[in-house]
Amino acid sequence: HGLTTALPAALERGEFFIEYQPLVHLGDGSVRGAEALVRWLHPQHGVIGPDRFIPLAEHTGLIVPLGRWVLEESVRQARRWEARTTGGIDAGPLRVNVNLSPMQLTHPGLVSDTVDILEREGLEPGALCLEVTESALIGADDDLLKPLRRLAEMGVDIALDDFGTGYSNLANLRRLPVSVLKLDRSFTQGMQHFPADPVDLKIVEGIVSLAHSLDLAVTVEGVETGAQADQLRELGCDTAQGWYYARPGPPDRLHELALADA
Ligand code: G
Ligand code: G
Ligand code: MN
Ligand code: NA
Repeated sequence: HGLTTALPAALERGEFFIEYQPLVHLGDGSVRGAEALVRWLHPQHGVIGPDRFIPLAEHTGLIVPLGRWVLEESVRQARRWEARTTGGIDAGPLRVNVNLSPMQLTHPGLVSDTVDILEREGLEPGALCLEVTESALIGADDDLLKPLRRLAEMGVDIALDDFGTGYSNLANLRRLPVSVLKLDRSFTQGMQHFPADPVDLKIVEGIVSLAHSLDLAVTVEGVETGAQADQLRELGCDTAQGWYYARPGPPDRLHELALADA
C-alpha cells in the first residue's frame, strides 16, 4: 500500500499536523481544553484524516514514534495556551486530550516518554488527559493497566474513549485507572430527534449516574445542536465536544474561543 510505505518519510518531513477541538463545560459553557486530532498533509493527496492512516501506522508500528510526536506537540501547545491564559480565566489552564493507540499502551516507553515530555515542556500532569478506547481495555490484564495506573498516580487523567460501543462489563470500570468516560457519539446522535427516545435518555441517565458514583466525569461527543446540549446538561453530563461548539481547528482558535467566554 502506497500510503503505508510513505508514512515514515512523512513523519521525518513534518507532514503531520494537529487540529484541536474544544471541550466545553456544560454547566457554564466555558472552554476547558481541547482534543488533539492528527492529520496528514500529503503532498499529492492533500489532507488525509486519521481514520485512513492511523490503522496503517498501527499495522507497521510507526504509531509509536508518530504517537510520541503527537503527544509532544500537544503538550507543547497546552503549555503555550497556559502561558497566554494566565490571569485571564479562573477555570484553570486549558487542558489537552491526546488519543493513545493500543500499540502505544503496550510499548515499554510509554510512561518514561510521557514523563520526559511533561518535564521538558514544563506542563503539569493534570493538564494532560490520555484517551484510550474502551475496546483497547476490554479484558485488560494487570500488565496492560500498570503503565496507565502509574500515569494516573502522577496526576495525568485517563479517559475511556468511545464508551458504550464496546462490550465492557460495567463493574469492570472500578478496576480501570480512568477518571473520565467519553460517551460515544452514537448516544448523542440518538438524541437528534425531538422528543428523544425515552429509552435512550434512560440509558444515558444510567451511565451518568453510574459514572458519578464511581467519581468519573462524563464527556459527551458529537454534540451538534443546542437542544442536544440542553438535554445532555439536564442528564448530568459534565463536558461536551462537537460541531455545535466548534469543529476541529488550528491551535490559536482555541485560545480565541477560551478568551471570548472568559
Ligand atoms: O478527527 P477525526 O474525527 O477524523 O478522528 C477520527 C479518529 O481518529 C478519532 O476516533 C480519533 O480518536 C482518531 N485519532 C485522531 N488523532 C489521533 C491520534 O493522534 N492518535 C490516535 N491513536 N488516534 C487518533
Ligand atoms: O476520538 P474520536 O474518534 O471520538 O474523535 C472524534 C471524531 O469525531 C473526530 O473525527 C471528529 O472530527 C468527529 N466529530 C467531532 N465532533 C463531531 C460532531 O459534532 N458530529 C460528528 N458527526 N462528528 C464529530
Ligand atoms: Mn478521542
Ligand atoms: Na471518541
